[in-house]
Amino acid sequence: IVRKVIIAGNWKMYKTQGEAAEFLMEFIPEIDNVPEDREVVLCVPFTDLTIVNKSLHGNRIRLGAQNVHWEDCGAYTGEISASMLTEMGVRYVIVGHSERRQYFGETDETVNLRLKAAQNGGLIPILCVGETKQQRDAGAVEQTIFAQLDRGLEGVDLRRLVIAYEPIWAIGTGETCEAIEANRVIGIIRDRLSDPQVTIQYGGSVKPSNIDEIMAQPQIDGVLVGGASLAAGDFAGIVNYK
Ligand code: G2H
Repeated sequence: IVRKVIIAGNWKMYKTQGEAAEFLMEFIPEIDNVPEDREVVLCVPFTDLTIVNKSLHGNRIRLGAQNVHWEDCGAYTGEISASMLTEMGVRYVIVGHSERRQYFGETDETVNLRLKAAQNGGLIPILCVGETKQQRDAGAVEQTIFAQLDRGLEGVDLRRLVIAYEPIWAIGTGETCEAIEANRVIGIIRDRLSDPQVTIQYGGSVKPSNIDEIMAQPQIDGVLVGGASLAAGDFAGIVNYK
């Protein structure tokens, strides 16, 4: 089985259009030699979609968003629908990131609705799952992740899905989950799915200095990168891993 390798940046709520343009000017010349079978994705704020879409570098970069609503239109102030995103050139969308679960009341039920709407609208969702430090210390890693997967994926097409395993204690903390441990948990996630072909990424303090070890793990098919995707040099170092 050859699974697709996807290296995605998650800019979170960073970069104005001007800053995005600066990033692209520096980043694009650095990715000419990235192997063809590696997909490079930038999940950017809605306000940066246009400028990034103009600079996809002959489609070498795929465009991604960070959230999508489950209805196609309606009275949902502040939300964005799948058709609005696809019209902007968006291919991927992050769903259920831990920051959305933690700060914006996202639940497995709303995650499920968003995943299905994304797929129905022609987007490939990147579903984020992962445990807190407390859950890990209590020995509840599997239980936590299985609940997120089982509820989140009800009725979802696994052939048009990416999963990102992001242990919450390793996000933006500089504390990386050991590559071997990430590989172990991702193996457990894979066993839980009925389709072994799903691309499963690792996310949480990925940087140029740990990418080679992470990508050397047999279960890990890519990474979702936050902080280190904001600096063009760092993200270029990551997409050009050995
Ligand atoms: C996890 C990750 C990207 P960071 O949130 O989704 O962020 O690489 O900054 O830990």
